This record gives sequence, structure tokens and C-alpha cells, in this order.
Amino acid sequence: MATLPTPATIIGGPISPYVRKVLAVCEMKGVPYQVDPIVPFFGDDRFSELNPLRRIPVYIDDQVSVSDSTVICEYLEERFPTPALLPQGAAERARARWIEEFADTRMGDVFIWRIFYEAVINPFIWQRPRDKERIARAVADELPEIMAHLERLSPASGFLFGGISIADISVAVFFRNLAWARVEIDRDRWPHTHGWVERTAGIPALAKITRIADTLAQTPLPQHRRVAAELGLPLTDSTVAAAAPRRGPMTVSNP
Ligand SMILES: N[C@@H](CCC(=O)N[C@@H](CS)C(=O)NCC(=O)O)C(=O)O
Repeated sequence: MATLPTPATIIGGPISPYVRKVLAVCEMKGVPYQVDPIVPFFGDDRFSELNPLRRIPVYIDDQVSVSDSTVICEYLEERFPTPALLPQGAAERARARWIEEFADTRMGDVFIWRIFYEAVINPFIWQRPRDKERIARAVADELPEIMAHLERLSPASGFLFGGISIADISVAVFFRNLAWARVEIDRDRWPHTHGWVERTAGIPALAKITRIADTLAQTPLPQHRRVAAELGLPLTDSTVAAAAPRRGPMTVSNP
């Protein structure tokens, strides 16, 4: 069990795959945490000061205030090395980091910005109609290349580097957002990826966070804090949530 003088604060709700990655790592390493489960775009001015990019997650503890899920997870790995979530050896560690980067960038582009954004964020945050044609185009034109790459990487059993690692978690988290956007992956076309993602999603730390996120994904925004608390997510006393959404400097303008 990792120890901290007071629980770490994680700003960002678990509907974000990047937040789920960080929460799963905290769970696995036993890092005590509390969450301010804001939805992207809803941060106030204090949030802009904490992260000028206005992106979730933000992580704060007795020593750091940092953003970006990869930076946060690497910090947690160095400060709380057990259990290790990076493999042993420079080459394997570099491979794991590259898979994490592929997930955060290219899967983020397509799964989040092109599909989830259009299916969920546009109608529920910006009150703009969902463009089903654009979703269909992303699924037909962009998803297969990513899936083909993952299928080549996927282990037929177990995880990429033996035990579970940050690389497995980083990839698996994106598939839940696809499900919330009502996009199904063809199991017959990408069977190894399907099996690998299911195995990773089933590890207790990630399954626990995903169950909470599943409910929040069906919950109106003003009730997120109350429902998250009822589901057992430890919450911060205060929030940096604002009443209305605003675009950040990195918000993709036309995903
Ligand atoms: N590379 C960042 C990406 C974080 C990110 O894109 N978060 C999204 C939510 S899933 C966000 O806050 N978007 C708001 C915006 O871009 O304006 C990480 O790994 O943490």
C-alpha cells in the first residue's frame, strides 16, 4: 500500500479514458486518492491555472501538481514502484511507452475526437446535433487501420509483457468510450484484440472504475458528483467545476 500524508487529488471524471487510466493505476498501486469528477470543458479559472491546456486529468499530491495521464502514471511508477506497471529492461520499457503513446494520440484522435465527441460530447455538452454520417465515416475509414495495428500487437493470451502493464491499460480504456458511442468492434475480424481488451478490462482495478464510469455515462451532468459519491468514488470537498462549458486552447475545433 502506497502512503501519502493526504490522499492525492485527481481532477477529471472517469468517463475520460485518460482519467480511467490514472485511476486504475492508483487502484493497482494502492495510492489513496479523491476525485473532483468534472467533465471536460467545465473547469473554472482555477482549473486553467492548474492546467493551462484545460485538459483532464490533473493530479495533485503533497509534492506535485501535474497533468497528462502519461506524465502522471510515470510519476506514480517512480514514486510507488510496486507493483511495477512498466516491464523490465530498456527495450521493453520503450515498447510499452510507445504503445501507450500510440493509444493516447492516434486512438485518442479517432475513438475520442472523431467518434465519441461526435456521438456524445456534441449533443450533450455543446447541444449540437450528432452527425451520424461523420461517425460512420470514421468507423469505416479510420478505425480499421488502428484495429489492424492492434491485432498485430495483441497477445493470443495474457498481456503484452507477461503481467499487466501500462501499455495494456492505455489501449483497453478507449474501447469503453467506443461502446458508449454505440460503436461495436467486429470480434471475428479482430479476435485477438477483442480477447486482449476484455482480459484487460476485467482486471479488478480497471473493472471497478469502469463500472462507475458506465453509470456516470448515463447520468445527467448536474448529478455526476452525487451519483459518483453514491457509487463509492472518494470525492474532493470542493470542485473546480464551472456552470457552463468553454473551449480550451487544445480543444480540437473540427474533429
Ligand atoms: N494527452 C492527454 C490527453 C487528455 C485529454 O485529451 N483529455 C480530454 C478528455 S478525454 C480533455 O480534457 N479535453 C478537453 C479539451 O481538449 O479541451 C493525457 O494523456 O492526459
